[in-house]
Amino acid sequence: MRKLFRLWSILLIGFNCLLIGNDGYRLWLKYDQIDDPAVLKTYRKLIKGYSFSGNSATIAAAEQELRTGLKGLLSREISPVSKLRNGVILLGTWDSDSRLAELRLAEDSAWLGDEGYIIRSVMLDRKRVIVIAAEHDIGVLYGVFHFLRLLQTRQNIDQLDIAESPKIQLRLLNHWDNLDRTVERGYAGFSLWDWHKLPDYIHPYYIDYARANASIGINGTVLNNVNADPLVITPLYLEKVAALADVFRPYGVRVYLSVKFSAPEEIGGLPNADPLDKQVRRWWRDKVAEIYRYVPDFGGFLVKANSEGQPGPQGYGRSHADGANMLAEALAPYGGVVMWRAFVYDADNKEDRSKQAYNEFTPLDGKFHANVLVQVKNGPIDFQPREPFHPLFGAMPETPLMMEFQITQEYLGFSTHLVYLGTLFKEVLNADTYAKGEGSTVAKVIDGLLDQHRLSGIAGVANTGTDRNWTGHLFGQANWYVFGRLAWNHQLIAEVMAEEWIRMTISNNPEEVSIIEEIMLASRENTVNYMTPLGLHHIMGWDHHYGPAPWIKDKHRDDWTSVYYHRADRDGIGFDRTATGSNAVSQYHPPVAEIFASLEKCPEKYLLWFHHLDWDYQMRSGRTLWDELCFRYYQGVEGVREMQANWNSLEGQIDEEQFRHVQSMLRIQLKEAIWWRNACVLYFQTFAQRPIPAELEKPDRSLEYYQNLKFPYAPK
Ligand code: BDP
Repeated sequence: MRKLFRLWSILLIGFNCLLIGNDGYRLWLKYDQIDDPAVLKTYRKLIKGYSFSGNSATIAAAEQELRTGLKGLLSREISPVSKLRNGVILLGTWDSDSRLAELRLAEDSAWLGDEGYIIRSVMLDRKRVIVIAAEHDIGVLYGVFHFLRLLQTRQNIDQLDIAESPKIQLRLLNHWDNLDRTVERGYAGFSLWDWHKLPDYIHPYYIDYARANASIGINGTVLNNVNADPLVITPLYLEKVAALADVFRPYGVRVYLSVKFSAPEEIGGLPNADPLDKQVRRWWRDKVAEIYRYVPDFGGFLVKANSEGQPGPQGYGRSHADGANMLAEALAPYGGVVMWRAFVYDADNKEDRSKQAYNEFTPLDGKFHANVLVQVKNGPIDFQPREPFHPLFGAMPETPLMMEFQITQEYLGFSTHLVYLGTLFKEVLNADTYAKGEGSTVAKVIDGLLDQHRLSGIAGVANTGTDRNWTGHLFGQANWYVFGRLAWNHQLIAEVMAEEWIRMTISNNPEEVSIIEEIMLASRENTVNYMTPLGLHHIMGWDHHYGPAPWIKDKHRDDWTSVYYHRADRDGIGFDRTATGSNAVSQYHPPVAEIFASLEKCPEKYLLWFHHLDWDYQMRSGRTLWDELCFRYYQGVEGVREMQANWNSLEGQIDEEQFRHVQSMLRIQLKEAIWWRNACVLYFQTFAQRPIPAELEKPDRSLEYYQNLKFPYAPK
């Protein structure tokens, strides 16, 4: 009997785990039963039923979500009711229900726009109800996710008075996914899009992907790599693209595609792709018309042109504006947009790489059509662990500039390092460009407020893949999450977003939350320290970008080597970007330019980005530059040790599966942090010719050892 019972309970537990496993698949939408009896009781008292009006697929999705969420969290079935009574949640668009229409009269809801919503506790017919209302169905869905988040994070829902609308219009993921399902710079398995089985087989995770995005307000997705395969816009693939668009549509996620500029030649059989050629223009017009037959609400094109070997208008003596405008003209009748990337630099151009995009694009300000956005990476080089903000922000007032962040951690430890990017995103968004005096933050440039643009956008290069937990590292999910939340409202605070995510994903226990939050908030600075402290940049492994390789030199392109960027020699280290050097500082507005140029004022975190300094240069700490560099590298490793100790203190308290997963990842992170530190310190020491400060542990391997490491199959 006993044996039978044991077998039975093992089976039951196994079954339970399958149902509500903590393998990460459910992301931040876990909806596990609230474990605090008092909170559970209060919520149950306040939520007794719901009433939806409207009958679109979006409303159906909202109802499904609310039902699933409440069933899980409250551990009881909450049913639709027809009559108002205390504790009913009333949901719909203002026009869909006369009771809501009445409420609207009392509202100034116009500013909520297409996607906004309100969540409010009100008395209706002398009944206490919660209203979730919006102008459009998608607002209702967003409202439902917000409401569930309140419960997931255990907020007081007694007197709700919430009104939300996004600050940025286009909030997109950019997938660098190839048609063969590999993902460029993807570290979480293969591409989510199973092109081979599409359009007939719809994988269930497409829906969960859309749900996840909708829950954080992401409203668009570029399905394919910026290094685009032109086949994606042929009928064979458009049919598949249409199937994905159909799945995503109810969740408010529009589909966009990256296109290759030479497509008219490669798949259209034309002799060239000159944007001023009539035949080429007609080809794009026809192509766009065809795309809209498959996907009537298609969002538009993302284009990487004349960059890293990609073809572009300059190949025909035309400008980026000529290229973008040609596509914009074809898309305009359907309301589509062009997102033209400013990530351009040329191996033959001897100008400092960090200056090239600005030089190329500022003369084109005002020359782009109204439905073109120029998409600019957060910094002037390339998604490094830390960069100053891109000088194009604030330098093209006539053009809507879109932000491009990288969520996938190409330069921040792939998917094995825990690096919370909320703090990185905020550092950039809060940076002041001074374009129109103090307060002209990057956030205000991209949300369109500073220069009164109708169009605004932000993109994040996705970190998703077929790994069961979507992002490889559990904490990679937090970066997807915080990207979406900040895209909706860039004023949100990185700390608060970390806490929200922890509460929804790992634990609501205040002590556990604070330990995990501490880990997250320290993580990015630690990574900067063990990889590229004091403004160093671009010293990673050749091509795959895995691990440290500050010794990379003598390649076919200087601007892909490491020595180009750190410029270490017997006298010192750093890239002089002041007037005595490349003068990249001049691309910033005053007073930013002067601050970066001045040794006294330049924040030390950007020091070697802008200055070349003697090894004995006196740092603010009183140490020499060499000693400080060593200390930072060592501090980075110590930081990871602290993260590890903090995490280990959670053993037995949080979910075992989550605990073990992150514990293993932190082991890898520590090993690699030490590798970075040792390799960099030993290498720079060959120039500095000074000892590593005595109190620091000595590297246990030689520089040669690190230089000889090879990783032929590192992901890239
Ligand atoms: C670089 C990546 C490369 C991308 C490129 C881009 O290494 O794979 O294609 O950015 O953004 O950082 O176009």
